Amino acid sequence: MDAGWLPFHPTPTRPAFTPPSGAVDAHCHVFGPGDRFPYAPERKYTPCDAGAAQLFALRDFLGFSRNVVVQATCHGTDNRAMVDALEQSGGRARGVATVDAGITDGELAALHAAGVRGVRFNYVKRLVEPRPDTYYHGIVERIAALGWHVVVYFEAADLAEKWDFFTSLPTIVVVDHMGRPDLTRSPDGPEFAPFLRFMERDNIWCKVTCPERLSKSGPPTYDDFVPFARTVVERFPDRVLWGTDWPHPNLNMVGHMPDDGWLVDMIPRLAPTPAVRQALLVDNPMRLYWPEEVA
Ligand code: 0GY
Repeated sequence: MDAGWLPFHPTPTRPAFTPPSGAVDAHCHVFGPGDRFPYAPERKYTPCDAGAAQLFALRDFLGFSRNVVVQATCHGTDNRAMVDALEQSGGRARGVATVDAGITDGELAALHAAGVRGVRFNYVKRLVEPRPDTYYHGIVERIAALGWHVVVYFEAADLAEKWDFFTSLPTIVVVDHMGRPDLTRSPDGPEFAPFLRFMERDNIWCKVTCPERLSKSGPPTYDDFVPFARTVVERFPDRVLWGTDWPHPNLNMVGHMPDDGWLVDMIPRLAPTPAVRQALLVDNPMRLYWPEEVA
């Protein structure tokens, strides 16, 4: 299990695109260091150590102001590395945790105090063992009371099966990576239509993220990703988020490690006007993660 995963790009290109002031990288992770924050025994991959100081250096280098640090499966329900990053951020990072149904009210309150504002339910079978909906319902009732939202990660083919559960959720629901569409199809075709229909619901948001995982046309421009992200951004400009996905966990030798500067330079192609970029990079993530700072 310890061999074969690519390390993050050591020297990304400085992007030509300058994000608007106050931009938020709304999907990234921190990992380890493993000797301080051990990886979960049940993990399906072992990432490279990638700590808060490296994340914040990248944030500054890319021209961003804040991060949303999302718990990934390799740390299971042990949120300590993520919480440590929030605490080191001086209020410039908020988090999405993975919790188990037995979490106490005191533990939830401590996560909230540290800056956690959502929980993530992961349905990607190569990453986790699926749990029944009833398991998640118990968690949702608890976190809804804190004003948190739910982040869901699933494969496009699984949306139909999860539809009733997802649409029953009383909170905002944020979908990772546009629900992993097949980019060899058309964004106007029948394959992507159910996802767009899902997005028609007022409480559903999504992240236009992860060209490096989804693209078949590949780097550096990931052309096949652009029309899908642009379709979503143009139709639902108030409910989209963008993030780097740094340090790009679980990419192995079959894939490639993206240059984070390339990813930033894609943003004007996904969000062609300054107004839409302001929504995608600043106003939407601020509303969701720092609502107390939004008038
Ligand atoms: C991502 C994508 C992946 C991994 C995880 O929680 C995770 O381990 O989300 C993936 O392998 O597609 O968002 O980082």
